[in-house]
Amino acid sequence: MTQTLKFACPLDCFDACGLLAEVADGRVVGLKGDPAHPVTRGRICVKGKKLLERLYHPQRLLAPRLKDGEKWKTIPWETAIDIVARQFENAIQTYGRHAILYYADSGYGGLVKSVDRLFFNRLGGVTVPRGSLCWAAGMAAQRYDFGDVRGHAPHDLVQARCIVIWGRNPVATNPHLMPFLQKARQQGARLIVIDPIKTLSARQADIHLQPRPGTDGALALGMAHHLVASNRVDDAFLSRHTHGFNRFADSLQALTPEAAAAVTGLDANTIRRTAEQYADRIPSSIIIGMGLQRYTNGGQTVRCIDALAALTGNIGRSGGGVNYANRSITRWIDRDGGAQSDAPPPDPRTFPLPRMAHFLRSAKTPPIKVIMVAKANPLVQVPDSRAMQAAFARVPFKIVIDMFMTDTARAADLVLPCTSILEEEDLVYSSMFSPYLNYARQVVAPPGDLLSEYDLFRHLARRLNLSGYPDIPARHFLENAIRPLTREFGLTIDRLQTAPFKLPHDDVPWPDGKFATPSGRYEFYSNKARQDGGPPLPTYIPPLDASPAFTLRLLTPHHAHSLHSQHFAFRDDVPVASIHPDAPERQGLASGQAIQVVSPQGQIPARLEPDPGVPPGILKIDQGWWHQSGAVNRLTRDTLSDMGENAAFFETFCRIEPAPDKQGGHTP
Ligand SMILES: Nc1nc2c(c(=O)[nH]1)N[C@H]1C(S)=C(S)[C@@H](COP(=O)(O)OP(=O)(O)OC[C@H]3O[C@@H](n4cnc5c(=O)[nH]c(N)nc54)[C@H](O)[C@@H]3O)O[C@H]1N2
Ligand SMILES: Nc1nc2c(c(=O)[nH]1)N[C@H]1C(S)=C(S)[C@@H](COP(=O)(O)OP(=O)(O)OC[C@H]3O[C@@H](n4cnc5c(=O)[nH]c(N)nc54)[C@H](O)[C@@H]3O)O[C@H]1N2
Ligand SMILES: [Mo]
Repeated sequence: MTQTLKFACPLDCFDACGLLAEVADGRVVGLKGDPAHPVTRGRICVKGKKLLERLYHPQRLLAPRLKDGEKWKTIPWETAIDIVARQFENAIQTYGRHAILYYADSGYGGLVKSVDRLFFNRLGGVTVPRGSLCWAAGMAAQRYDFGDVRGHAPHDLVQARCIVIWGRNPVATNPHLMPFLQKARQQGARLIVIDPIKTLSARQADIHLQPRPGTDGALALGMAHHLVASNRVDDAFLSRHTHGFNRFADSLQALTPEAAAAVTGLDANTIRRTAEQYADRIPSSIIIGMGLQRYTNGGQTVRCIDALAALTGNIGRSGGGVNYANRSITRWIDRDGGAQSDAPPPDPRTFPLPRMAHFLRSAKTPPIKVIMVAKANPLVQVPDSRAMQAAFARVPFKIVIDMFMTDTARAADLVLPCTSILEEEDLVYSSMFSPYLNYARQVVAPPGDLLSEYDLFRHLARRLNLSGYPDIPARHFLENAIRPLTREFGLTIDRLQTAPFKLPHDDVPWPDGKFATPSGRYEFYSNKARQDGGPPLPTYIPPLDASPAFTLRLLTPHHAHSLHSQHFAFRDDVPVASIHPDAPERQGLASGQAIQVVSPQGQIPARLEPDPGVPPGILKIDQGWWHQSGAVNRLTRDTLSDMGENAAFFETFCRIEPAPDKQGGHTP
């Protein structure tokens, strides 16, 4: 008999889906989207489906492994826990807590595995990264402008009459946005997509603008210039709810649509027309992706775009907004399960994440002696992976918790396996788009004596006598985590089992025109930005330039069928490098030809794919392939964005060459 059980997708994605598992004879036999989930609506994407493949993958790690010379030996859990505890104790005794580096990223979004943070905080704070590989430039920008980052509820988008998707590729990265877009369009909304590449999302647009990469700030300011010049601004909103409009308007003088056209490569009339569509079809909604902030000017770009919404009064109004992420929902969840509030504040040492290799090489007081990595594959995902691999190798002891022997796990000394979302009860939500808290029940038992991460940290805490660490069952921890919701709304886990819970937030953020900024207004002019050393007004700052030896800008966006590196496991096909058919750099290289992509940081093999949707001057390779195939971050540089210490991945330049002959081979 087949049973259908509710669980949730733990992948780091906008959509945060509710899923159903079909179970027969104690084995999961199928996965589908939950038709009752208000955002998922019965649809499952390719990477969600692959949760099943990963669950029963023959190469899944099932027991702890310790490196023994060139080989791995399987060890019992007790031994593994003992090794970790001793490594921590020794490092702390000799060098202090900061000699331990804890690195966790977005591999798993469930609450039950967020105890890692609590564990290291209870240890007093170790060395942890700050900034982000992902979204930090845009977050910092919106905090200057609005004071916080808040998004409209997905269903509110349907009210928009014009929708601008700016640097996001939802067909690939946010597929459950698409039905809302389609509904809006059926009701007459115009869809504008702004992306240098003709993506699958751009193909659906009424208007597709392809600015030169990193020039969107100039485009937005050129549009703003036209809106001010043609008096398409919302005077009431400007005078009541904004700060610094006059200074902003003055700063736009030189950035005419013609000037913006020269910078972006677009036509001045197209810039004017786009601005008019946006301003005349109120309410208009802007949806910003992470793609356009992976630049040295990424934060400014987002500030320039936000300004368009403020100018036209498209804020605090249904169908409007500048949607980037949604932090207003997260305040309801206590990720520490109530355990942190009464503890002394931790004292971590931090370093900018994108510059991790540099930090590992240079940290002296104290140097890093032990690294623990969980929910992440930094040797593939952090920029400049060759430098990362070398710096990682020099650290005396590395521990990785993962389901698979990733490139990072392979470089470690001790690898600990972990459960799949299907093997543990958990609660999952995402702060990027969908405001729902989902329940994930334990669908099947973990194989063998596989220890959950929750229990691993509990054992470690006992072993290290961590005072105040919650020595309680996982279910109890989850109950504590939602206690604020229980108090306010009577939410219980039992209730969550029946339906996802919409985390309380305004479906239309900033409804009263009161903002979380120091002035309480939308800030065109931000003193805080000035105090942080940046321009107070949204400003266009050009991105980095190509050089004669490396003429192609390398864009490395997200693959439709994999979440980062998670679904490239054990593939040996080389990455696909897309280039314009007539690009001079193609130099007679044939379609499908084996090539080598070279940057100042390194080189990788690839297969050439001519694509008229990629403008000349750009090479596009999706990120995620592992090192055995050709990990694209061997090419990227560890440059930071202007705000938030985000990775400016897209400020990398490269060239292409025919692949070296077989004898010569690829240098590693
Ligand atoms: N299938 C899948 N879905 C995912 C993920 C995944 O790996 N795979 N990852 C998840 C995560 S963690 C994230 S952060 C999101 C990211 O999702 P998105 O926000 O969609 O991010 P990217 O893929 O980085 O870039 C999106 C688009 O930005 C464009 N772009 C690049 N440079 C510029 C520019 O200068 N201007 C403009 N206007 N556009 C530019 C790229 O061409 C690309 O099409 O997706 C989430 N969803
Ligand atoms: N060039 C380039 N690089 C990029 C990007 C880009 O656009 N271009 N995008 C960046 C972005 S937006 C992000 S968010 C980062 C993502 O960077 P990462 O989060 O490091 O990427 P993943 O490949 O998803 O690695 C997650 C790992 O967690 C493991 N995992 C899955 N479930 C569990 C679990 O329950 N417990 C534990 N311990 N492990 C688990 C998976 O097997 C996988 O190996 O990458 C960044 N890197
Ligand atoms: Mo991300």
